[in-house]
Amino acid sequence: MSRKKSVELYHRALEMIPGGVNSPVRAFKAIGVPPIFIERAKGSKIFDVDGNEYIDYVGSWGPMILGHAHPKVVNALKKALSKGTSYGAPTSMEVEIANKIKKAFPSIELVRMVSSGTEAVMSAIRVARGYTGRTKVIKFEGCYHGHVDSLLVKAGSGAMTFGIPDSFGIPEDFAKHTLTASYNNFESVKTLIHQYPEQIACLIVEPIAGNMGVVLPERGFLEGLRKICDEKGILLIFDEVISGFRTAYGGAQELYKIRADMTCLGKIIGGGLPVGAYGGRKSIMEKVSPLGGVYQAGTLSGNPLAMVAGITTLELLRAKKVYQDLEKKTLYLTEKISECAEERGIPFSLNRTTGMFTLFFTEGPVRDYHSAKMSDTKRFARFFMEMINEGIYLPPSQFEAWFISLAHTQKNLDKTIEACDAAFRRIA
Ligand code: KE4
Repeated sequence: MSRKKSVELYHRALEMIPGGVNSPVRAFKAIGVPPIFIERAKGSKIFDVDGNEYIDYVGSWGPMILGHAHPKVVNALKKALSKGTSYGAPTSMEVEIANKIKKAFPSIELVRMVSSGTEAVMSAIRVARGYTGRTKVIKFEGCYHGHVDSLLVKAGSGAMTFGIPDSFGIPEDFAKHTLTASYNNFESVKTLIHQYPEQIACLIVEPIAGNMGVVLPERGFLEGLRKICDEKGILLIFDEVISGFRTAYGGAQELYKIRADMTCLGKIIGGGLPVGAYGGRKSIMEKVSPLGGVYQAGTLSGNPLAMVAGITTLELLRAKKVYQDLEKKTLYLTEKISECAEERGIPFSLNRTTGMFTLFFTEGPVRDYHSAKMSDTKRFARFFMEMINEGIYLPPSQFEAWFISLAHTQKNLDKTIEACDAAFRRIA
């Protein structure tokens, strides 16, 4: 499998783009080889510039739940394109997608569209501070909420992959307002709230964590956060940029029956185009300009093409049995992979939820940042390369999620299982 053109492109890219990529985790740094440059994608497959074909479990890091280039999404975009690409003025499509989001998330009474998950989170934090008049924010070690200055503290995803959970360039003045608790450790939250009475504006959490690899909330954890936030006047922000419309149409809030005060969304709601959204109770969101004094704006917010791709995607996700189908695929794949790993004597643990999972190269259980960090990242890197050579494209980091789409066929899953077995044999 030659990857000559990818390597050539990578060396050219290095002269023009930091690390040759426009988002760090794409650089394959954790793997130690040049990244693969993609030419096109269709359904469950991606094709690189050297013509190699892969079954794709990155799915653009979550948005491509329908699979790549779904004909209905492509046709809707073609039609929209002929009407122009951006107006900088309100459109009916923004009303339509807002309505869909409100119906899926009853905790959202007003929602604002933005152009990335980072923008959604940054804005939600600002609104929480404006609404409560308080400054401190609680986040969890290993959770990643985009490259928001104040949240790049003990962050997950790429920051965790490169071992720099605390980014340079964040003034101490910012970082000191960010308090970090441990995921699934309710006592660590109580301690912080006790230490900073009446000072905490919000607590932001990935209700199903995806950025230390997949880590699920243990029984009572989310309920405990909801209760203590109610008691202490702290806004509970669910960052559902990954889980929204992924684990269920109504995300983690539907699965765990817990209402957030504010919700951040992204990825799937744009159908692969740049998008983010934040919303919540009316009394909170009325603080947002032009209604209230919390300013937030964006040239391409609610961009017509992103709205059309998002609306078409959400409509297709309303089809019958979509999430049962996704759950069935996830269960089948993860059970078979686990069987292979056991037979090959590979120390592993696997965390999953509908449509996403992580295979950790550690005995586990993986329930927080520290247990995730016990993973053998060198063995993961070898496993990743074996899978690439078998035509399977995984997230190039131990601390990310594998994403399954509705386009992954039984044949794709069986090929993936065979590839895993062969890879386990070679890295055992
Ligand atoms: P964006 O700004 O990348 O659209 O969204 C930031 C974000 C916010 N919240 C959660 C829970 C997220 O997972 C993300 C971004 N996810 C990463 C992958 N884990 C994006 C991939 C990348 O950084 O290239």
